[in-house]
Amino acid sequence: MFIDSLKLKFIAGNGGNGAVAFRREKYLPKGGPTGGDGGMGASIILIVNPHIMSFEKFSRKKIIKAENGKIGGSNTRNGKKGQNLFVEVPLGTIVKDEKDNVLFEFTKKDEQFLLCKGGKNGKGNFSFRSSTNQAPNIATPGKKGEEKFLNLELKLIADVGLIGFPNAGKSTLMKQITKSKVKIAPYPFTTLYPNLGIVEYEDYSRILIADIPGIIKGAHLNKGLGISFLKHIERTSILIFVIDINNEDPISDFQTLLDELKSYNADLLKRPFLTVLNKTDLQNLENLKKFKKFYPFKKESLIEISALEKANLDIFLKKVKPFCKTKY
Ligand SMILES: Nc1nc2c(ncn2[C@@H]2O[C@H](COP(=O)(O)OP(=O)(O)OP(=O)(O)O)[C@@H](O)[C@H]2O)c(=O)[nH]1
Ligand SMILES: [Mg+2]
Repeated sequence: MFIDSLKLKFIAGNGGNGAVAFRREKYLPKGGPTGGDGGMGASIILIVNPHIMSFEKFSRKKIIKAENGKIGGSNTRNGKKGQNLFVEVPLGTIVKDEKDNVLFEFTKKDEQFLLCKGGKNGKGNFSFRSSTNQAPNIATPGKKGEEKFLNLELKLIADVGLIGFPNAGKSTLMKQITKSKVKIAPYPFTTLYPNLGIVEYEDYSRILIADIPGIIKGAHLNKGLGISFLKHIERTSILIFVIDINNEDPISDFQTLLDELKSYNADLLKRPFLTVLNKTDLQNLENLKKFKKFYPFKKESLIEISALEKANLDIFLKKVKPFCKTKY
């Protein structure tokens, strides 16, 4: 299950109460104070796990709570502090408060964010001893841990985003150039949620590619799988339009993709892009000729490939590389 938005409550641990206790020894009826301090409440820290790609593991949760600090003991023993809770989130997670204000965005894989501070511990009566009060009868309670209602949103981080009609061959392209195990099938809407794959070049540089579900006319009106998945290519540096040149009307497919993208976020159209004409092995020369004649953008941004037969994929990868700056 792919979950890319979620509401969750986080509660840090409460601080443990301080204790009131006195030393009791057989011949010492009024011993000194021995009540220990409580333990600090545990904090909640969000950290990136680059290997997870959705909030699926939280899907049954409403609340995530960290450990309370334990109450102080006698014999001046302090209560155990709560173990800080590290909650792993996918790279690309946006942490928002209830009013949708962004608190933090995870854009690098070694980032952490202290989300809820654990409650301060209470002091035991041992801590209150002084020259004027040698038998203090007081202790302080621990403070409550911080609580936050959050909206977690995921926008995947990738260099390259593949956009195309269902069945255009996006996942096939992805599979041929990365080691990802995406599903490929001869029917529309095979890909139901975004996939990420890593391309490794000969010089060991790597780029991250996002394959998202197919887009059709009216996707912005929620037709097909809708356009909500487009948010996962919003952070890419280059977009790839994958066109099935063997489709009935590839020109209209291309225009539809541009229109749908515009309806979602017109700024996406200002981003660098390449147009990949796929399935050239099927030799639909008429469509190919028409498309090339129509294509209103720079010729260099048009590439003819066959994902299936791995034709021209080297040219494709070479063209994509200069746009990718992120290090993985
Ligand atoms: N002949 C030919 N068939 C291809 C080529 N690329 C992909 N296909 C076939 O096209 C069909 C769809 O491929 P997918 O990669 O699943 O297409 P997709 O764009 O990911 O489709 P959705 O996930 O439904 O959006 C499969 O049967 C592929 O084998 C190609 O270059 N040539
Ligand atoms: Mg697919």
